[in-house]
Amino acid sequence: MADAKIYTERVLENLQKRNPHEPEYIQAVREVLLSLNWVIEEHPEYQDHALLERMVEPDRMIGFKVVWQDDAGRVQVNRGYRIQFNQAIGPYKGGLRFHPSVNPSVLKFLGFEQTFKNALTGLPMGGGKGGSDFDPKGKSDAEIMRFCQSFMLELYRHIGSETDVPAGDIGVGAREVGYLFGMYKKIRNEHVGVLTGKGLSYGGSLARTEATGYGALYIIRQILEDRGDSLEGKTIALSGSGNVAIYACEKAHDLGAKILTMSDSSGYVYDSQGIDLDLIKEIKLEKRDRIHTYLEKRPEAQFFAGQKPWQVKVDIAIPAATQNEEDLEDAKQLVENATPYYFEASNMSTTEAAVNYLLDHKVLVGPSKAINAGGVAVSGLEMSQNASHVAWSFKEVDKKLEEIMAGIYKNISEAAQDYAGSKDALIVGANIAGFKRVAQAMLEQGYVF
Ligand code: NDP
Ligand code: 2IT
Repeated sequence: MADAKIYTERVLENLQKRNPHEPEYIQAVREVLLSLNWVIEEHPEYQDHALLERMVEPDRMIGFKVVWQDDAGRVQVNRGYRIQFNQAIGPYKGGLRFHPSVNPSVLKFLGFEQTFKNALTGLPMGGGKGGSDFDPKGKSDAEIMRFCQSFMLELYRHIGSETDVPAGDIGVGAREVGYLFGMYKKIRNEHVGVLTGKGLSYGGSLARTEATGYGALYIIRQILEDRGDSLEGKTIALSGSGNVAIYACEKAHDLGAKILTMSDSSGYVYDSQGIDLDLIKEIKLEKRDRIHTYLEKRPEAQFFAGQKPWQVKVDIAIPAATQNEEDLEDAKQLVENATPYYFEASNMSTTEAAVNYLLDHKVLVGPSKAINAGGVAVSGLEMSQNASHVAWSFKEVDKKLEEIMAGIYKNISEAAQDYAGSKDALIVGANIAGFKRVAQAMLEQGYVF
């Protein structure tokens, strides 16, 4: 074990020296590497083949300028990126994020995480991530279209249905994917599955929109059932009100739980009767409005400006907005409220100090790599349908999603038991199960990536 520890610490230290200004990236790598000592010890060949050093370095980082014109005729300049992280088990695969906070550190953390998440799905997909510091808030539909077209005017040369297949993430939904896909097709004159999350009328998969939120609730149900518990009657604090949160709420209600909160970056809404999801959909999907307008139709609910929902006493907390949205103070609040379950639906929802605090206080933590893998899993199914020119029914895709989530839970809980001695060690289990698959593929293919 001592040797393994020295190796992982050396790799981490070196990475920190070479990337001193990339805190999110270092955080994501640290979390994975620190849980690998057991496997590194078991497989000395990993060290001989410099596997960790190779794994923490993205294959390729593409950066470009995106020039577009706003409605007032002014010329705007944004930065665009695509990080092709790891292609050991399949074409690069992962979303595009449009948010002012996007920078290389954020995208490298997301690409690194995506590599292991995709491995967990069991489908042949490598890891990648991209996006722009473009802020879609307050932009007209025409501005969004012009931006997406300009972004694709550069991105098209780096992607392909067997090379790199982007999808949505924060700020990129069906509308943006549509504009991106249209432009790709215009340039390349080919209709292939080069993006996922497409509209149903031009090659999208049924249930992709719902997949991340539904998948999260499927695996959460399993985790609870494996502990003799159930979702029936459980209260849930949920953050976010975007794609992931909306369909997590929908499936939670289907499965008999009650969502008490939802949020956006302006604050959170608390509804003791359970969140009215139709109203949230109207506000967020139709009007693209702010969440406080929920009170106009539900005056008995409360809005807490500038606050996060973790102060509410519930059985289950599910962050579904963005990275590091749960810090140490929030974790202390959850423990004080005796919340037994915490499941990450956003990528790397939790700061390192907060995760450690939750684990020290015996809160069951489900890591994002496993909890939110349903989105990319159905993206993988969309790629299969596109490649074979078929369209499966909602029921078929939903059933496959449930099976994939069940497979993920089986894998990560077994790895948790085998290596950490407890099936509750789900973070370790997810990191190890994902890592082993990528490691094996890299070893078998030689020193090329
Ligand atoms: P959306 O853009 O649809 O929604 C994002 C939500 O999170 C909005 O409510 C937004 O509020 C809020 N939010 C975003 N950034 C911040 C911030 N810095 N502080 C507070 N709130 C914020 O994104 P998704 O629902 O698609 O993504 C949510 C999370 O799930 C992300 O971590 C994403 O990486 C992850 N994910 C997404 C998948 C997918 O298929 N879409 C798959 C797997 C993971 P506001 O509108 O005010 O910004
Ligand atoms: O973080 C993620 O897994 C996503 N944003 C979905 C990626 C995808 O390719 O569907």
